Amino acid sequence: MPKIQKLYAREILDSRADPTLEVVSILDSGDYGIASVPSGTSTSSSEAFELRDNDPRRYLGRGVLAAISRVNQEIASAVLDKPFTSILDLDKWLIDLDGTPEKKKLGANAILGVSMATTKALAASLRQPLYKYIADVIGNKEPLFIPSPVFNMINGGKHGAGNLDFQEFHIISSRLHPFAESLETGVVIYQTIKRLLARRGAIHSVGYEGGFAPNLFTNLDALEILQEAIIETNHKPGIDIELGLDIAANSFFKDNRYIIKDRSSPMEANEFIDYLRDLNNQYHLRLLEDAISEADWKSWINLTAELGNITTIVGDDLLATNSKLVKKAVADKACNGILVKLNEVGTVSETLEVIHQANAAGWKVVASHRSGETNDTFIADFAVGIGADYAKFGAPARGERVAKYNRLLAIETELTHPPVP
Ligand code: 2PG
Ligand code: MG
Repeated sequence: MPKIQKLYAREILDSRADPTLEVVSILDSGDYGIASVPSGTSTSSSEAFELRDNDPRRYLGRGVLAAISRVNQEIASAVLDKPFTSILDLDKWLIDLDGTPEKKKLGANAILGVSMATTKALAASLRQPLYKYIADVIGNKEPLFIPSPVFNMINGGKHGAGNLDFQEFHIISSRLHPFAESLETGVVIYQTIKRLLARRGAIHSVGYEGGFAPNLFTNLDALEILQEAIIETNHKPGIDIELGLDIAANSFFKDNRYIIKDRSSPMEANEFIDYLRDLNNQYHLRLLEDAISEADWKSWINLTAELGNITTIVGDDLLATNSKLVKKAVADKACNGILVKLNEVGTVSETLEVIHQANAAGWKVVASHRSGETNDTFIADFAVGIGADYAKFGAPARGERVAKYNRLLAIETELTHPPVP
């Protein structure tokens, strides 16, 4: 049975110029894994606890030295040289060592770094690609495939320039196309959007996830530009390329009203659902994520009843990759899709458990990056290993996003031309 012989963390930067952890886990066999921890900007109130130093003398309080010392001291002394069979064992120890529901003692960022790095080390020790090891741990016996990519082309909300309420405007290509083709299509549409924005005199600098952060007037303007770009590149919107939105409604839900620029007055939940229905009729959205605030559970149920048979109602902030919330949402029919993010819960194993629940409910699964990312490509292997329906890794631009899409290209090559054993 493998043991961890050496474990340590260091402070590195993520794509938002915020510190995060890079963790190195070395097994007694000499095999090792290195992983870095993603971090969100538009976070759910139910996410596991991210431990930051809050010391204003360093990185404006955003440093993670406390989390690093948890890895190098508490966690290392508890797990070093203890034999374990799989990542499930190790994660269980980490959860018990912390002992709090939100991982407040050690920090979910400290725990997740250890969990991800050791998952990579275990895959290496078995001479398996990471996606294959993850497929084996979750018990995915289906043929592996590359999920449908969800490209975030326009960034608004907390990720953008401040003038669009909705956070992410997606174009989605079907996984039935080879991924390499979908990526090329995504790039051509991305460059076309840039031209269309320039033609309108709109700013085309980019937001946190590499999508454009333009100075448009309304959320509908952004959807119109995506449609135009799809048509201009000779694709059929809603047929070969679909649209999606991460509305991230938490950020504009105030006093029980939804407040967006497209309407002169705040909307009650039922008016907002009417608005979403019209939007869906017009744009045939494949994925509709966080269209309702996490604080407005009842309206999630109403929205799913209204639109759930024609589009996937995806819970992100609503569910926070948390098995208790998923259980409740399944029982209440509050959504029919889930965004999974490892750092919302804090271990690889608990994320896999949530995916089991989602699969059992027949939900669609979207494997997702965070707005704060590094060049770590763990999530690409994870998406393939779990058999995710969709992979949401941002725009096909900026190094930390492209690293993950490039990893999917490599996996596709391996899956279609397996190396001779
Ligand atoms: C989201 C994510 C990723 P953040 O809301 O889906 O796109 O954003 O990481 O800021 O929560
Ligand atoms: Mg989201």
